Amino acid sequence: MTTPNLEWKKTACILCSLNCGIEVQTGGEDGRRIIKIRGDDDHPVSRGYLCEKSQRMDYYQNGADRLSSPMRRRADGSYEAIDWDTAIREIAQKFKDIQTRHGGESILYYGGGGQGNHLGGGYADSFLKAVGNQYRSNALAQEKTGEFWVQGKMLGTGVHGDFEHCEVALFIGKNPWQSHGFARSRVVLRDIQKDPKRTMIVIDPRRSETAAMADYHLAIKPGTDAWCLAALVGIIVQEGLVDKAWVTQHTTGLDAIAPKLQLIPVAQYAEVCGVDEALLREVARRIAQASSVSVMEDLGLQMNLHSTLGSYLQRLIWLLTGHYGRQGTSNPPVPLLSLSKASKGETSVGSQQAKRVERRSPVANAKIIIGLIPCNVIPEEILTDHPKRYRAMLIQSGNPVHSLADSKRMRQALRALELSVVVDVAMTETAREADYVLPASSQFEKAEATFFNLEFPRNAFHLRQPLFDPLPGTLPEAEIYARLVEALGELGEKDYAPLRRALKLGRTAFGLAFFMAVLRKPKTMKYAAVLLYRTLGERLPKHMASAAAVWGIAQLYVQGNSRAAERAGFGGFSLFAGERLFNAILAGRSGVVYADIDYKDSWLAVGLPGHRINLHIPELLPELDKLSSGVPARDPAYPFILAAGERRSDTSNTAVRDASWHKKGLFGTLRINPEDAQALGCLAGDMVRVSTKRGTLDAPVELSEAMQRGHVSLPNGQGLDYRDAQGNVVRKGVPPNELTDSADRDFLAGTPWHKYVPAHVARLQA
Ligand SMILES: Nc1nc2c(c(=O)[nH]1)N[C@H]1C(S)=C(S)[C@@H](COP(=O)(O)OP(=O)(O)OC[C@H]3O[C@@H](n4cnc5c(=O)[nH]c(N)nc54)[C@H](O)[C@@H]3O)O[C@H]1N2
Ligand SMILES: Nc1nc2c(c(=O)[nH]1)N[C@H]1C(S)=C(S)[C@@H](COP(=O)(O)OP(=O)(O)OC[C@H]3O[C@@H](n4cnc5c(=O)[nH]c(N)nc54)[C@H](O)[C@@H]3O)O[C@H]1N2
Ligand code: SF4
Ligand SMILES: [Mo]
Repeated sequence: MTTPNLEWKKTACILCSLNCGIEVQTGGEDGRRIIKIRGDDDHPVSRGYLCEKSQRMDYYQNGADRLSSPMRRRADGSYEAIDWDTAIREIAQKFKDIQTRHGGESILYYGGGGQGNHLGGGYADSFLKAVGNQYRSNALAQEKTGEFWVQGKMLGTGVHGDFEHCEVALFIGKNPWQSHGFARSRVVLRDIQKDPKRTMIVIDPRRSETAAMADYHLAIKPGTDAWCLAALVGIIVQEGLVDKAWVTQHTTGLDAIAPKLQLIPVAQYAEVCGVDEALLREVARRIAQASSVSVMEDLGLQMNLHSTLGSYLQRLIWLLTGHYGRQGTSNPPVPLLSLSKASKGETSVGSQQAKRVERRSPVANAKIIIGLIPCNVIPEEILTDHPKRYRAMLIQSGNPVHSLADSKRMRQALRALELSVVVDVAMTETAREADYVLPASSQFEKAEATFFNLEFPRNAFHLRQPLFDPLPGTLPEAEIYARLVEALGELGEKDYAPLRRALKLGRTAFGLAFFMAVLRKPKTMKYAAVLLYRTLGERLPKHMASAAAVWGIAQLYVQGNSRAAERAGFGGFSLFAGERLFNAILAGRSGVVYADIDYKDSWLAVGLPGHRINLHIPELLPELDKLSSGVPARDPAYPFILAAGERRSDTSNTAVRDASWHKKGLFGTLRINPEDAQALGCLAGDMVRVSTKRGTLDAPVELSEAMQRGHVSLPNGQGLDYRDAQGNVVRKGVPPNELTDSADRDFLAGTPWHKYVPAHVARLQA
């Protein structure tokens, strides 16, 4: 056994969108293990914070089912290892062939990155453009697209709450103690809890860890957020709690909606959601009287009935009471690269001219939001004889067979394609349905980063340096896509040579040459990521070549955000400012503050006429009206409401496939109210069978006073078929999407109702 490397190396935790800065020691027999982990005090956002999940990093890095060779599926469903040249040649040829026969619009791209890795997606973009890809989807289109759409209509920009400074924090279907979602979540929650002048409000049917800390827990009946939120809005309008001066100065549209809001039957809606009317009134007044309010909605609302309407109503609460654009309220962070632009494939230099994808999906005619088709329509866009169906899929860093609604149908859909290619680090549930599987180097074996940069007023970006050499047989995504683009004959030495020559003269000359090429040759824009990788990337430090695209992103950022960049120290002529920012990003092991914003800029960022917030969304008013008919009737065969996919201490999507870190106690439990358990004749740990209209799973029960009667929950991201070192398939926990139905989705955004799955639960006889 070699001695551990006692040097602390900086990187980040990859298990949730916060990407807390961490320091690790590596070692083990081959020097490739992550042995010790601690928070990085120098990280500008996390400042030393981390949670217990970060300790699982080695189970990701050294999973036994990591891939180390390209794999090709045989007719019998088994896989054979093939060499990289064969894989690249066949895959490029097959995509090209499908493009020729059915057009680029028959190729669907899914994924691009997970909670810790977004750089690879930028390179995929070059290949996708080379094969004429038009349709994309990723996990955002099963959670956040409704919210994005509403935000676009009301604010014309993305915003994020300031929980560190707010007087009142409101969480709707969000359990930040477990799921995080803003920097240093647990520290911030404890601070709010301790301060008698500050107030925490949680809307959640379950007494979640966060709800248990709150001053007000509105324990609504599952699926009734819209009634609760409508009642709060009704109270604000009807009790005269609207901040009239602020609303007049900063917003439009109140006149159009006020008559409806005046008529909201508060008492009736309080009853529908099961919360005492007096308590709702107290909460609405507390919000109206506060000097600052920050609000966060998440999956409890977004993966539920009325999710888009709920996103709208919750915004009315804080906008009618004037909580925007100050410290402690919501503000629009300046992104280094906007995730919604990235989703549309507008990541590369010159993206302004990028062709806009169509607004509707070709088969299901579903609304495309931020360039993404709703995840829930993917199977019906494939399992059809419609001439415009998708024939091929490229899937990168996503596990849709496990993570999207109705796993059975997703498996069928993948097998129905003419071609499916998965780029992943592990042999996932999705990889096992694909024609080709390409092994990516892990996030600790290449430069990586995410664009989940949500800080305000000072925003930071963290480019991580690799901890290890790539696992033999693997390649970083940048190299995979460069080879694919080259195999198509789209790029080659003659494209690289002039840029490489300029680079010899220095990066300024390179920058000028690059931007000249953008003007002269359209394909420079199209393939910017790969061009940068093959030229600038070769001159970057060891294993940092994948960071080349960040140069282009930094350049675009300073051009588009000169004031925020200048205040962060990256001012002056943009080419030089972009250079300095890129150098700072390369050198900054813990992350770099790239934007420093003034609160008054929050108003300039409102991307609607006159920088005024819009309160009127006509498309959603009929939905508001429909609330008067009450909660939809339920099938008595399914007496429980199952929240399928709860965030717990033992979940982290499917990034950690090896669950052997979990040593003690039950895993993958169905949480149930003790009285319900008793009625089923169950004791803690007894096995129950959970059935829905789509499937059946068996799980042990966990008695939980936090659950209401009639409400049960299962964790997210478990039940993976992990192949251990001996080659045995081990499944721990249950895969929740064996129980969900892709037809159960929002009328507008198509987001799933995973938190509202009617279910039957029965005790299994031992
Ligand atoms: N530990 C851990 N953390 C994670 C992740 C993980 O896998 N594990 N995943 C990350 C990702 S990808 C995301 S998107 C976030 C999600 O973060 P959250 O949305 O906070 O996570 P959930 O636990 O899925 O759902 C939040 C809450 O919704 C509640 N809920 C259920 N039904 C309803 C309802 O009808 N109305 C309301 N108002 N609430 C309801 C649940 O009781 C739960 O407490 O977490 C991130 N963080
Ligand atoms: N029923 C139900 N379903 C849910 C949810 C729920 O609450 N309930 N939550 C949903 C939510 S909010 C989300 S965000 C999704 C998440 O689901 P997905 O979007 O599928 O994300 P992950 O499970 O994190 O999968 C990430 C994949 O990336 C791979 N990977 C890791 N590192 C790399 C790398 O460097 N390169 C490449 N190429 N691959 C890599 C991992 O092995 C893994 O297969 O799940 C959703 N599914
Ligand atoms: S799981 Fe999220 S909050 Fe926890 S250490 Fe990792 S990045 Fe930070
Ligand atoms: Mo998510």
